[in-house]
Amino acid sequence: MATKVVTRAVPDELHTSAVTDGFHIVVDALKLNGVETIFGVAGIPITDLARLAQAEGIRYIGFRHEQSAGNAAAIAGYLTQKPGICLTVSAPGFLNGLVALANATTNGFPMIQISGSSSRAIIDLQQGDYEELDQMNAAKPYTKAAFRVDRPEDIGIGLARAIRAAVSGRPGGVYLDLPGDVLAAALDANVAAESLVHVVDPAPRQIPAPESIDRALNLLASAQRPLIILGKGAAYAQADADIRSFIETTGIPYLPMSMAKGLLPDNHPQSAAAARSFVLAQADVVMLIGARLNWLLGHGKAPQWSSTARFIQVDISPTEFDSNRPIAAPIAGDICSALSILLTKLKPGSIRPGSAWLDAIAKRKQGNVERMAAHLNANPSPMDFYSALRAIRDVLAEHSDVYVVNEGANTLDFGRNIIDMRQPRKRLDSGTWGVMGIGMGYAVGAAVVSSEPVVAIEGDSAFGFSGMELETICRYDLPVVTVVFNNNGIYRGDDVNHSGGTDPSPTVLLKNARYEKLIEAFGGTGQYVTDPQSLAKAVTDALAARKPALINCIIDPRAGTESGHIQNLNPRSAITNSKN
Ligand SMILES: Cc1ncc(C[n+]2csc(CCOP(=O)(O)OP(=O)(O)O)c2C)c(N)n1
Ligand SMILES: [Mg+2]
Repeated sequence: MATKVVTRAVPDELHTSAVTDGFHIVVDALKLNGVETIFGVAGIPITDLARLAQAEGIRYIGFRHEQSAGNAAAIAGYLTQKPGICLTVSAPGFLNGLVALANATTNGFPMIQISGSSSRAIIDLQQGDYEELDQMNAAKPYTKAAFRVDRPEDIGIGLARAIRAAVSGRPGGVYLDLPGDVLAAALDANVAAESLVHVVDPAPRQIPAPESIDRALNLLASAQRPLIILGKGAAYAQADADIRSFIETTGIPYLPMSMAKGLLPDNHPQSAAAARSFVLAQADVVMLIGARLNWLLGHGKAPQWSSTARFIQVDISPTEFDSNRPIAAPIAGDICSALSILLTKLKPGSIRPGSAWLDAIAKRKQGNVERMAAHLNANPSPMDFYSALRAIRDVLAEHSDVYVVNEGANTLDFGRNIIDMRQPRKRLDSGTWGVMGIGMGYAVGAAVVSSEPVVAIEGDSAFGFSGMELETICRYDLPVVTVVFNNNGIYRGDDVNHSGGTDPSPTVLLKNARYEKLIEAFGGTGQYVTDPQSLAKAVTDALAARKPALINCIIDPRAGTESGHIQNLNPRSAITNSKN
């Protein structure tokens, strides 16, 4: 691919030979590596880079805050297996994006944050440049890798290193620093063209050792009460057919982690999701596929788990093994390769979960489903989380192609349990960190890369972290339906100020906030709903219109619980005062 020849910003004496500049080299390098979209916020020194990328056919999506641009890039990476690109300005813009980059690393999403930066000479002597910050070193602790390009002829190799670091092995967030003077610098066009690097096979397969597969299959064959846990690494791998085939051939019950929901449809008979705590406590052999034994799985320890359970773990990153519990059968490799070899070596009938185990799970499921149905079928006024989510669940049952973005505390925890997913990688949520603020960024990222509609189910507090991106959604006319679960607060809306003063409690938000009017300001459709029928109709209409919409869904301020389903993680003071 020929590097574009430009004559601007080039001293007269160089006009005799063909020259280009850093801006053009960056865009050429991105295009050469198949980058189709950049998510960012423009400003010094990257405004012309964004303009040029757009002029050259890369789609540029401009945000109102870098964190949302970063979240959009991260989720684009998760959905496409290609690094999502986020473009930020120096110092504060860079730092705003860094939270999303760190979140991408924590979740294993491939993303590259490209940031302009100020003059190295001035930064290094701390002489007070415009937006001065040593960005590369600031990024290092939060990223999988951080690089800086100091010469225009290194842009190609710099981007190549960033791409490889982002997508190979366990994917993650990578930082690429581009100082303003490198962007502006001139370079002979032939030298520039030769400096470009097309990354070949950026995420090479990592084929597991045959003996690790045998060890795992033997352990599974010895199990009475086997269990498979699917993590978002399994969803990312896009090994959907092989994962399903392995589960169905072995007959082993499985649990999907939140973002692995839909890898097999949630109504699959082997899903043990409705008997989660029972299977965790009782399983004797557990096979983790792309799932980590972190806090979301109680670190694999008692009392949630049996202390005698033995573990098989399929993971691309060997340092994940033995992180919390000993792994009896580690399978180090990429999930596609591992599943395909597991299937090849699986002998028919060799693995058979005990029928007592399957019966016990079925019984637990039935009891829990009946208890849940009683809550779901109630129709309290105002609505609670059950009745509102039931209404949305029923609409989404007819739209399995819709992406569901979900954040909040109660809104997240109830949403995960109540909204069934039928297709892989359609549920996008707060993830490993339980972070607030991913909502509108993930919604934009998913809508842009897929052109499919998105329903973002947002706690009212969670929504506030990225709510201004409604303007972005309207500006690009994206089919995003935001449903704000408005209970006037973080967890609940009825807490009191214990000082007796007039300020609201730390967890309380404005009462009767009219969130639907925010989107009307940008030309979108706003709805205010107080009952399940109106909510279902509003979601149905908004999906049919494929236009930006926001539904302000009024929830009883007393309906939620502190911290949703993870109340136990709140620190309790070690000081107990028996008099109180
Ligand atoms: C970046 C970040 N800041 C703060 C928190 C703490 N936090 C957890 S949930 C939550 C909001 C919960 O309220 P809401 O979104 O309204 O959900 P609800 O429980 O009311 O449904 C907050 C602020 C967080 N998880 N992430
Ligand atoms: Mg709330």
